[in-house]
Amino acid sequence: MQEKYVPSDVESAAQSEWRASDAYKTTEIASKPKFYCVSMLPYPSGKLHMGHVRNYTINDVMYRYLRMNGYNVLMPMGWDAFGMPAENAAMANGVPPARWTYDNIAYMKGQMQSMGLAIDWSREVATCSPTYYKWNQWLFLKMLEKGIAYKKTGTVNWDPVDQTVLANEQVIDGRGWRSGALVEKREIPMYYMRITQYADELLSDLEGLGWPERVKVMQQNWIGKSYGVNFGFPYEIDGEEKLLRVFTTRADTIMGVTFCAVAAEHPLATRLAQDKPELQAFIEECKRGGVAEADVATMEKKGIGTGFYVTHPLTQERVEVWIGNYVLMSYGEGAVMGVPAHDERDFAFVKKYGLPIKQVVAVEGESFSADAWQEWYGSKEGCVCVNSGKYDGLNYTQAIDAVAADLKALGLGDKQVTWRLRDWGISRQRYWGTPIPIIHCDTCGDVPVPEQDLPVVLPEDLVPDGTGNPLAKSEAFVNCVCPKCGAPAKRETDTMDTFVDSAWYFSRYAAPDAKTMVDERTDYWMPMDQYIGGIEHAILHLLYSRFWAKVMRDMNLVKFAEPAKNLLTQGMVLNETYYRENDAGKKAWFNPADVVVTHDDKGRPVGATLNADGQPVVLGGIEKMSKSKNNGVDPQILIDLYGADTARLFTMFASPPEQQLEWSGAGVEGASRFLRRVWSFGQSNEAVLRGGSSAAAHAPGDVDKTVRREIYSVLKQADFDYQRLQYNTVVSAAMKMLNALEGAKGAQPAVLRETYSVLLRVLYPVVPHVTFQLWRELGYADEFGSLLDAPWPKVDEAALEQTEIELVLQVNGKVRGAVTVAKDAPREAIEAAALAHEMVAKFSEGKPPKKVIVVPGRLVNIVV
Ligand code: ANZ
Ligand code: ZN
Repeated sequence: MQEKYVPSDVESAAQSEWRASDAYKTTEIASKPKFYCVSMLPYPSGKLHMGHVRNYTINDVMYRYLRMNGYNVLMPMGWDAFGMPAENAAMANGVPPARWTYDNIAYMKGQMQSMGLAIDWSREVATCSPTYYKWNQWLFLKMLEKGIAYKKTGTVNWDPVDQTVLANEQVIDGRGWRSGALVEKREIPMYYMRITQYADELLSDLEGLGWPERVKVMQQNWIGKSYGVNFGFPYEIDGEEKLLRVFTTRADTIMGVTFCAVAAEHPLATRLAQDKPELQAFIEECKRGGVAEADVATMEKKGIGTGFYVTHPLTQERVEVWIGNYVLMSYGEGAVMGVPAHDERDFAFVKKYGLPIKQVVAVEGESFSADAWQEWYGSKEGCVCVNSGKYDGLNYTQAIDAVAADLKALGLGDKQVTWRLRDWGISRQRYWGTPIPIIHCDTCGDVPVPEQDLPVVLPEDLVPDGTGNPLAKSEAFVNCVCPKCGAPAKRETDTMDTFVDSAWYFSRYAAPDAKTMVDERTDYWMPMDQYIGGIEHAILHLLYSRFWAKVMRDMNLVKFAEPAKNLLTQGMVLNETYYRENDAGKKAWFNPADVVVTHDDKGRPVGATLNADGQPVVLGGIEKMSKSKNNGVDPQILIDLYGADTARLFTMFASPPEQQLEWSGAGVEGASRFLRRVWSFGQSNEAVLRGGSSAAAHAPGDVDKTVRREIYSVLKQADFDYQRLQYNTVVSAAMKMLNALEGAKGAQPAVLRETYSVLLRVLYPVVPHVTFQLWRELGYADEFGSLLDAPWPKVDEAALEQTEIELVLQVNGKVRGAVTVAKDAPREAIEAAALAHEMVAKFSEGKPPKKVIVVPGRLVNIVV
């Protein structure tokens, strides 16, 4: 056996052996319990970052542990290969997105292979492959048939200079990211998926999922089921009687209404603007700016009074209608009743425009002032109506019931459930995505592409230039024949949202070569037993995947309604940041690898200088590793320098999978040192360990018992930690085991061999290469077979038993100390040990013992 641990040798040998034997190829074995563990598929951005390394290592550790425990485990991998970065790279470098994407996939796949991941590559899926996206198109057409997909106009961001639609993230401070032009909103026809039809089920099914509570809450809030009242404020216009409908969750505050506000797109706003150019101008202003809801929430509240009045349905007072930029056309009725005393947004709004504030609910012990907003003003807990006439004294629920009943009696309103969830707009005016399989014919209208003509293949040789979708300029793509009437027609050039691609890929891994969308292999593997990914996907990706599963279930394509039984959201990887600021206040960030840090005597960092020029840089604190802060660590450098096992060990050891992980160079060093110790223990005891299998077993001595007890009690804990995915303490368990082994001087060969084999197996899921090699070199493979399928070590409960016990020592019934004896010591041995005790000599004052009483397991009493 090699004296020195050389990770690169060990790892390339192990990996080529795994490759040669197709060690991770997985089939559907009916007789074994299956376990399907999936990492969220990466975007092929160019190279792996530490977040990927962490995610896939967690998955890999799980895989290896469960495989040894008798499960048929599958760990697949794929590529979320469509999307904007490929188009941006194409623009920057003049290469087609396809080339860039495939090159990146090849490189990143190589990196994953060098990490030693147990991926079944025969199931690889790239979402930009026509064999995959064909099924996006196919299911889309099925949804269209069933009315789950439909067409309507939607609002997009329009860049008037580049003449292109912008994604929300391409709108920066209301301007196009490339042109800097003020962005406009435009209405264009788009395709939607009726996810709202599944809102109730999406909400109620959350309950049964083994997902982090906060992810469930985020989904719940996104779906947003609101119980409220929908009612109308009567008004008259153009000789017609109408109602301005609003939705409110606080009908108990109806007597505090001091204005109404409508969205800029509201029909009443449009109508009133006909006579008032200043309203028209304000509406135009509102239509600029991003369409993202998050922008709307943080935007400065602005509005304009219309001078038009509606009637309060219960007081008959006149209430002015305002147009407000914080009112969303897409929620409720696109109009609100303004209750500034109890709604924070309304409060901010009237503060700006000097409208009246009227308190109508009170909480005992709290006083109200219209000067500044207090948290409790919006409270419904413990509040009662005041200044509300007949509703005075009613609590929140009582008041809502009473108000709703009164409005109902007037025929003006009723209780209503409203959802925040909107239908999913899937049309993107972009090139690098799944083509929407529709043909536009002048005579027949929108014609679905016939099933036998699928997939509509995306040309892979176009290069976008930033001025609109290159597909639309490709005659070869656009021009086609109408499948219905045979006349010349034009293809739809919009592509699908990339969330479509990621909504079901895990089902395709199961049956990657199926001639149908999925097949019975999908029934075998799905749902995922464990899904692993970043918290950034807690809402949209997971919600769309859940919706897609339910749609597929309703079409009898799959048998599950929820794609992931369990979800683990891994914590972020953090690192120090360093920067310099120029006179204009712009920060330049330096990579931690290019910086030398000085520490004070307590080891705290106090300053840093840049290697390149020796000049100081500012310590910017610990932040998530990111390109923008330039504080990433390239995993490849780590692997090249220390080996994949060290990288894996460090990332698993540094913190539990769900917590943040702080990068530490010293931690990496420590991990590498530990693996060298594991190696050198095996290497220096090679003969003993190999010989241990044939050596005659002697009665166990104290050293043997101690080391076995230590190893098995640590194993017990490690087992528990493996099951609850607490991999950091699994690593500390392995460290304890090595300490115990190193301290077991004089243990029998058979015992050393047995206990070291436990250490190798406990460590193996985390560091598969080095343990794989040691396992074989030390002859374990001959006995148990390859480490990949070796049996997981069982805790030897007998070894855990204390072999010695302490008995209370009494002289004439008084406690004088304690004696330690073997647990199974015979009576004579206990007596002898007690009589030899120094305390007995001291307290019997030289008198000979008359009697020795032994209470087994408890005490010895010497009577003198
Ligand atoms: C009056 C009121 C008084 C309200 C009060 C709240 C507190 P959730 O819980 O999210 O459903 N609202 C209704 N439609 C809106 C729209 N299109 N754009 C912006 N805001 C809208 O929120 C419901 C509340 O959001 C409604 O209840 C309404 O304001 C506002 F003390 O009505 B409330
Ligand atoms: Zn036609």
